[in-house]
Amino acid sequence: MADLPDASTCYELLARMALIRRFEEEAGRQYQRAKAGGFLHLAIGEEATIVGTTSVMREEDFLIGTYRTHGHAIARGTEPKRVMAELFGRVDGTSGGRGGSMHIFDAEKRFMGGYGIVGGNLPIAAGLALASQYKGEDAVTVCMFGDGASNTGNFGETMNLAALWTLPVLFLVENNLYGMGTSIERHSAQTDLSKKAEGYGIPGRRIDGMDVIAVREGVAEGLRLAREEERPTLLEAFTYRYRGHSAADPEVYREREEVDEWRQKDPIETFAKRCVEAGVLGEREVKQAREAADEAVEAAVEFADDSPEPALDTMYENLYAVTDPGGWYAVDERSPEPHRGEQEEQMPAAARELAEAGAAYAGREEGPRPNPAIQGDAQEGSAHRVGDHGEPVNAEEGERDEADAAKPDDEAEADEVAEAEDAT
Ligand SMILES: Cc1ncc(C[n+]2csc(CCOP(=O)(O)OP(=O)(O)O)c2C)c(N)n1
Ligand SMILES: [Mg+2]
Repeated sequence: MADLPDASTCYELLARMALIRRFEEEAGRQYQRAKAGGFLHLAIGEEATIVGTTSVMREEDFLIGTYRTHGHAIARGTEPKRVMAELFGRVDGTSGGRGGSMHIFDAEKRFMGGYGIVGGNLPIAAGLALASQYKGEDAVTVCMFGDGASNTGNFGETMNLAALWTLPVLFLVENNLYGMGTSIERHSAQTDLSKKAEGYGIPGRRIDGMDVIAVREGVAEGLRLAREEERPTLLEAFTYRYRGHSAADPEVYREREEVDEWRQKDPIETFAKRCVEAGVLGEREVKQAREAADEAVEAAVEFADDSPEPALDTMYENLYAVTDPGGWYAVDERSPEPHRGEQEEQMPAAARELAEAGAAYAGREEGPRPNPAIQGDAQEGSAHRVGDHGEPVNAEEGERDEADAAKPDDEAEADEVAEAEDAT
């Protein structure tokens, strides 16, 4: 077992883990009270994996996670009150109350989210690492994701590019043995996840995700390899969530005994005990860490409660919407109504016409379907017409154009009959 660091580091690790635990418990309670809406995924039991990782990251490093990331943001330094306000959907939340539990984001702390799409953060991590490499910066991106996410196509694509481009990235799979209600034996052909990127040239290593010191060591080495040797690695941290997958999980897929067994390895209890037994921390300090967590979370709830909900007339801020019938509209801050915005103005006119024509004519049963490429002309009554296949034809002269010339004769003839009928 690795040695304990100095007393103040141990206290900080313990206090951070205790804070996340308390925060998550309270988030669960507030969800039951319907103060927090949407979905809620708690990371109770996974604190050592989270805190062990962030404790050896530098300020300039990036962290990106999944939808179970309240703790990750807090570990990175985001104030708990801002995370709680986000859960409550209030303006002082990390995403102005628009993201909710699954979309915590704090660019200032280089916590880059918060993603609801399983495995969706993997290619973004590669992008962040590529940006650092391109700019010649020292930052490493740490990408944390679940065992279930290791089955996605994104996993393979990202590993390939990370290895090919020697990106400064560290992948850390939080193996809590389940993807929703499916155990790892049932969802992954390779259950040793540390081996899953070997074929791409990314070495892996397994670590005890319930031991904050073991996580620190594994991550520190992974960061060093990424930063100094441009070598991405994959760490598999064994951890466990004591609560269900989300707030609404009947947990029929696992036995109570299994949960109890993992509770014996509680990352906070075991670390506190170890610190006390080693004489690095006293019982008084352990108590102090817990009380500080209680206070911070109580203040966070109060702050979130006092924070206003976003004003109704800001409802369409930061949104893009596809409206009916056809057309892409950006919604901006000038008024709550949807109207054409900057994005669309920048689109090449031809692409816009194609998109709008496609949407506006979809489902129209009668008449020939106009070729969007010449739609403008057809509407203005020009001689251009379109055939059954959307190909341009010249009805006045009855000429076959190039598209027709490529067709077998009988098909082209049938088209010509149709054109003649249309022309009347
Ligand atoms: C692309 C995609 N597929 C399916 C889902 C539904 N889904 C949400 S969480 C989850 C399980 C993911 O498990 P894992 O990666 O192990 O993360 P954990 O929840 O254990 O932290 C699934 C399948 C989703 N959100 N995104
Ligand atoms: Mg999992």
